[in-house]
Amino acid sequence: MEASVHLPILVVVLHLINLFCLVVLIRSGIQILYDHPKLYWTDHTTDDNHWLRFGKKIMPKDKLWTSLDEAEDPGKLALPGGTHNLGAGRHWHFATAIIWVITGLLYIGYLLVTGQWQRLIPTDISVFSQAIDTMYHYLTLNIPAEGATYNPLQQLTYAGVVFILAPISIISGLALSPALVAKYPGFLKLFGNRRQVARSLHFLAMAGFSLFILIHVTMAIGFHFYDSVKRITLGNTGVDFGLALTLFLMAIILLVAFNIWASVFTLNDQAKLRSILTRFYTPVVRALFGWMKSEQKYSKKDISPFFRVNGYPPTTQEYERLKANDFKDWRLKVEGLVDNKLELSLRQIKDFRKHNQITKHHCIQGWSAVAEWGGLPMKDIVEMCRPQKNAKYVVFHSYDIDEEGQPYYSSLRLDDMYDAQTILAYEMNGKKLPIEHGAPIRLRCEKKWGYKMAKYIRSIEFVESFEHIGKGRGGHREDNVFFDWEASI
Ligand SMILES: Nc1nc2c(c(=O)[nH]1)N[C@H]1C(S)=C(S)[C@@H](COP(=O)(O)O)O[C@H]1N2
Ligand SMILES: [Mo]
Repeated sequence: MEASVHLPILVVVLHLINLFCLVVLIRSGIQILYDHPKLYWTDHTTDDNHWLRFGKKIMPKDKLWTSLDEAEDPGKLALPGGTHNLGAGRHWHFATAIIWVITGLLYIGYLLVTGQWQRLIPTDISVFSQAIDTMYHYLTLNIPAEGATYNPLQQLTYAGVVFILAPISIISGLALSPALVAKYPGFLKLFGNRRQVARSLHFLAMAGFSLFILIHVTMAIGFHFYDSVKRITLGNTGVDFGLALTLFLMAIILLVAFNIWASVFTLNDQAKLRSILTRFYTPVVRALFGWMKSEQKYSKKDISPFFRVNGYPPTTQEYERLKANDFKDWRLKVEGLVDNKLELSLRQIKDFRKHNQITKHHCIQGWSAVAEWGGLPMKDIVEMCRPQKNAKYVVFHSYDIDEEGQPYYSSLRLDDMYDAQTILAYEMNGKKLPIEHGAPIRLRCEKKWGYKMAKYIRSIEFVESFEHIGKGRGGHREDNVFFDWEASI
C-alpha cells in the first residue's frame, strides 16, 4: 500500500469551488481597488497620505478635482476590467463572497465532523521547528517524499490560510460595510478605529492569498506533479493518471473560459449582470445589514482636516442664479404621495429643529473622512408632509446634470427617514454648507455609501415605485454606473 494523503470527493469538489471563488474574488477585488487606487493607515484620507498606490494620476493643486478623477483602469486582469466598472466588480465580489464563505463553512464542518481537523491543526509545538527543517529541504531541493499526512510545512501553511488568512479577509471585509460600522462603531476598534486599516488589511490578505496560490501551485505541480494531479481530481494517488490529467486540464480550461466569459458578458450587458447578481446577493445583504441604524458619535477632535469632493457643483443657469443670491430665492419642494405638499425656504428650514452629528463618510470608491453636519432631521419633514399609505420610497432630486443630460438623484426607503442620523444638512463643520459639498442642502444618511446622499437638492418626492424616474434603477449612480440600490456593503 502506497502511503499518501487521501481526499474524499467532497473535499476535491470544495477545493475546486474554492479555486473558482478565489480567482473571481481577487479579480473583482482588483477592479474595486482601482476605483480608488490608494491605500492608507488613516481615515483622514488626502490625495497624498497613502502608503501604497497604483497608477500614476496626480491631482491638480490649482483647481477642483473629484474622487472620480482619481480612478484608474486596472486592465484585463480585473473583473470585468476597464475604468469605473466598480459597480460590476462589486456585484461579482459579493455574489462570490457568499459562495466562498459557504464553501469554507462546509469544509470546516467536514473537518470537525470527521475528526480530520487534526490534519490541519498542529497539536504539538515542535511543528514549527519541523516546518523550518522541511523548508530547508525544499530550498536545498531535497524534496521530501510524500507521506500519509501533510508535512509540517504544509500543515502550518494550510492551517494559516484556513484559520488566519481567511478570517482576516472576512472580518476586514465586513468592517468595510458602512451600515455595520454606523450601527456598531465599536467594530472598527479591531482596526484601531480606522476603516482604512481594515481596507489595507483586506488588500494584504488578498496579496497573501495570491502568494499562497502561487507557491502552492508551484510546489504541487513542480515537485509532485503526478501525485498532485491524481489527488486534486480524484482524491487519491491510486487512480489512473490519464483520467486524472484529463479532468485536471478540463478544470483549468473551464476556469479560464469562465473568467473570459464573465468579463465579456459583464462588459456587454452591465444592466443584466447587475440585475442577475443583485437578485442573488441583495436579500442576504438586506437581512444582515438592512435593519441597521446609524449610531455614530465621533467627537470634534476626530474631524478630518480634508474632505474629498465627489460630484462637481451644478453649472446650470438656474443654479448659478440661486447661488448668486445666496439661495434666498431657493425653495425646497416636497411633493408626490403626500397629504401636505411643502415649499420651504432655506430660512424656514433653518428655523426648525436642528440636529448635529459627527460621522464618518464612506465613499464607495474607497476614501473616507469625518465631518460634523448640522441640519433638519428628515423625520420632521415626514411628519410635516404626511406621506400617504402607498408611499414607499423617498427620492431626492438634485440640480447637477451630467453630460448626457441626466440629473443626479437618489432614493431611499421611507423607513430610512426615521433614522436619527438621516438629515437635510445645511451646515458642515459649524459653517454654512460649502458649494462643492452640496449647497444649499444635501442629504446625510449615515449608514449608506456616499452616493445615496444627494447634494444640491432641488426637491424631495415621495413615491410608490421609482421605475418611472431616470433609467428606473432608483438613482443616478445605479442608472449609469450600475451600483446596487441597497448601498449597505
Ligand atoms: N447631486 C450630487 N450628489 C452627490 C454626488 C453627485 O455627483 N451629485 N456624488 C455622491 C457621492 S458618490 C459621494 S461619495 C458624496 C460625496 O460628498 P462630498 O462631495 O461632499 O464629499 O456625494 C454624493 N452626492
Ligand atoms: Mo462616492
